[in-house]
Amino acid sequence: MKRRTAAVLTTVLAVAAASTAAFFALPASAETATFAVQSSWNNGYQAQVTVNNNTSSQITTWKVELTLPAGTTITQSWNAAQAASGNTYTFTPVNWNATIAAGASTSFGFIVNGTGRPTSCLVNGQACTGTTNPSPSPSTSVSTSTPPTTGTPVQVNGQLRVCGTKLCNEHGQAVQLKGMSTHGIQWFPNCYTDASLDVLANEWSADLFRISMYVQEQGYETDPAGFTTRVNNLVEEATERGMYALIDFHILTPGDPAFNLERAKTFFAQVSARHANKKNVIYEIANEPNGVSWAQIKNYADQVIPVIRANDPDGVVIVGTRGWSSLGVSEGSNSSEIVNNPVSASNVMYAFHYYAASHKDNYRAEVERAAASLPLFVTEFGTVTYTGDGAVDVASSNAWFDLLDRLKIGYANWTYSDASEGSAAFRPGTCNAGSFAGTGSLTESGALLRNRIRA
Ligand code: IDC
Repeated sequence: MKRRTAAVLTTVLAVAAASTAAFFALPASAETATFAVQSSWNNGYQAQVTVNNNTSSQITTWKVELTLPAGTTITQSWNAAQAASGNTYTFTPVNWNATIAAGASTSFGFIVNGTGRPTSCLVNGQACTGTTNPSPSPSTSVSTSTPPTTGTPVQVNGQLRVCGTKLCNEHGQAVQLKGMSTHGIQWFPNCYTDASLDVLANEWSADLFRISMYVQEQGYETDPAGFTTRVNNLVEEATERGMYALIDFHILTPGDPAFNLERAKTFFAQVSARHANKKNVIYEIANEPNGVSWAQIKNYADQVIPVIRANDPDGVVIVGTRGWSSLGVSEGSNSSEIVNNPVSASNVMYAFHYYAASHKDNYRAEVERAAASLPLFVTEFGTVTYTGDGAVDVASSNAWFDLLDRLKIGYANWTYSDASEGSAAFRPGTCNAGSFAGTGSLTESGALLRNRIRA
């Protein structure tokens, strides 16, 4: 694990270096900081600063001071505490990234209003880059590489964003992500191991790994810190393998998300701060609201989304919908209530869930209708009935796959687990045995999904 993390970090630093502006000189054995523009638009840009500890001992705090030209301001930042005096912005650590081991680094990011790049950079009171090397000429260009066609899903697609009613990759092309959902992570820890995730990434070629963190039912509410750590660790595992990680705040009973509003704010503040600099994290803020109006769900979303955006301004957020994320259909409504009153944020998608043996033509018709106006993501579906059990409905499952493929709607299947129920991809006992590879441990549902996802 350590070795892989180091490799990932090296890659990140190499990428950062490619569009790095150098500022001043500094002896080689000290702290340095590099500035990189990550994306830009008409009158603004997003940037990242990486603080490197080049000394041979651990440091326990750091300070970066950036001066911007008049008329250019920093509007928000993440993974650092920000203070401003005139045009100079001072960044200091948040609690978890104060300490940097010898030779290690940490990063923070910010959004700038205006196009001016920093004219001065100090780290711990000294210039950000070293004098011993000639200063490279400052570069303010943004990478405009042509889209790669090979590599992991994240290498190929990068940072996602909602484009109209579709999900697009960082090159502006519509993408359909296909993957698997965990079962409740409180119940199936042995199903989410290095071995199982290697199989999901390398053998199944999954784009997406949904991490279902129940809030009730022995979940988050019983141990917030412990479950936050477990989710963070699984996000890191997905990241190491180049998969997108979908963080599912799995509310189910009670169905009113307001019941868990404060928990959601706490949880999403922490995970979005931790993963702000990653390109592969998607936030699903309410698995299946039920027994509540769309207005109540929207009210919850309008309070949780800003918490995420404060840390991770470009992360895609998916909002659950009325009637167990049925776009309202299972409670006698439909998607018009969302179209007429969308959440107060951009870069947002709406969740639709189905279980193929229970939800058929009338649900498919509503998805087709809704997809003309709303960005949709099937963050959970089953091939069986809505109980999670029973026989695979192959005909209905295939009708759903055809529809989702045609509309380029991404999906995650319930579940990548060995639960004793028809929706599980593996037969009971698989996870304890660690026998995830090949087809020998698959259920009928698992075999169907493995074929679909690999295709
Ligand atoms: C089911 C599990 C089952 C568990 C139950 C209650 O498969 O083992 O006992 O939850 O926690 C959903 C929910 C999802 C359900 C699934 C199948 O998002 O939590 O999982 N389902 O019933 N919505 C529709 C179906």
